[in-house]
Amino acid sequence: MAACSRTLLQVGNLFADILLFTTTVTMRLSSFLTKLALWGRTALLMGGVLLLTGCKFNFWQMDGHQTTMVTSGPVAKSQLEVFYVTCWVTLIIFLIVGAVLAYATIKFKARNSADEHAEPPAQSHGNPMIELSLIGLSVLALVFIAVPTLKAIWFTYDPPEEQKANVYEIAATGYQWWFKFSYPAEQIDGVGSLTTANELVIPAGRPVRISLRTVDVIHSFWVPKLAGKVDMIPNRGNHLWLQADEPGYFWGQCAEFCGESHAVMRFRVIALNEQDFAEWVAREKQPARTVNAAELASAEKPQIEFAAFKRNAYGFSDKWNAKADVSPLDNWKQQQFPAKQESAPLIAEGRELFLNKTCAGCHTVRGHDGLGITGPDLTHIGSRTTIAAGLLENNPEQLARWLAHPDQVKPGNKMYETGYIPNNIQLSNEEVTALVAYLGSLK
Ligand code: HEC
Ligand SMILES: [Cu+2]
Repeated sequence: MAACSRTLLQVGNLFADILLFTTTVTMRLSSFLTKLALWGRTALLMGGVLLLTGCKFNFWQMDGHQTTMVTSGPVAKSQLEVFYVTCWVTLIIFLIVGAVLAYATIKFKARNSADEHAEPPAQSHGNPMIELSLIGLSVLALVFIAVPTLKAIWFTYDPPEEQKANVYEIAATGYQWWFKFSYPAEQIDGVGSLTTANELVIPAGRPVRISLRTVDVIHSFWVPKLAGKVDMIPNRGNHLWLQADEPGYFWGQCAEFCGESHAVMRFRVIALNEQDFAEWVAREKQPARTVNAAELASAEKPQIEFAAFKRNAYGFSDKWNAKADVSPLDNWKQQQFPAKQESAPLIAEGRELFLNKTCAGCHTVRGHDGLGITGPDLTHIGSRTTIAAGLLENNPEQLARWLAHPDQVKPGNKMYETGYIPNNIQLSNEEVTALVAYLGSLK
């Protein structure tokens, strides 16, 4: 529909341009032709607009996952306010300048051929009063924008003084193309610092201060509904703070071009109420879950049939939205608990493969084998809603797809990449099935 309206408008414009062109060439402004062109153009424009109203304008609602127009915390809100101030001031300037221009165009237009060939009127050389007041007005407009902008810059730089005592600290590190999140030991009693990846869990209603670093190139940390963007720069510590007013599930994105898979370097922020957050920390502190074969009724080894893997096939994790029957946050909560059907032998086989196929050299699974730090920490990978840095939904099909063809899912990613030691790990379907069962059990 949109394409159709656009074509219609283009055709209309073409006609109108031809008509206007002919009129200019002859310089005989046949008022009939000009009027016809004008009316024709207007009619086509209106027709086009009418056609466009038939389209479904989702973008107009501006409530996408990564919109900055619907905010969920004070930092993003203050950033949005600056945007609105700037927008209104420039809109008013546009209206004033546009009105003066329209007035002058209509009032002083040539009405007949005598007007057309008339001498230009006497030129003036400026009016100091008008010029000074215009300068004054421009300065005023800039000051009007600058005051809230500066206030917002101070506000977004650090949490307000009175809230400092309540700040929660987290460290985020950018890697090509995923994010590591560490919770400093001072806030986690017992086990030292906690490390997770790609899903940042925060307490809702509390300011969270995130220190930002990178181990390779420049990345940028951005959670459109909460705060951003601040660059993660090599050899330089940056920080930002954000706060989610209510518990929720938020989309984040690297916002600085960082290589091939920059566009799919995503992450999630999960804000939880006090109790849920405390429970999450308690679970996270536990080493990886070990499935006890004796506890499980089914000792059979089910085989999962995986569909053929297609590049860019459906599976991207964006499908959760407000209209889904399960909200993204509830989806996350469900993901925290072990699946009802688990096969202990398959999981044991997967655990063995994790070591034998050198996965353990790049990934940490606390409590099991694996101390690698090249890739994301997988200690609790089973309880995350996404894999491959927020790209795919974390379910058996997508996990299998990722393990079988990480290079196709995410171009250039550093798992299995040529040049790394395990260069091209080959996994059979059976091995993938076992690894999927193992990873899924790591709650
Ligand atoms: C050469 C190091 C390396 C090896 C070996 C490796 N991985 Fe990875 N893995 C990575 C990196 C790097 C990523 C992050 C890729 C990205 O998202 O850009 C990753 C991502 C993952 C993820 C998604 C994690 C998340 O939070 O999104 C899983 C699951 C995974 N690997 C499992 C495995 C398994 C199973 C093996 C063994 C068959 C394995 N990896 C071998 C480096 C490695
Ligand atoms: Cu990046």
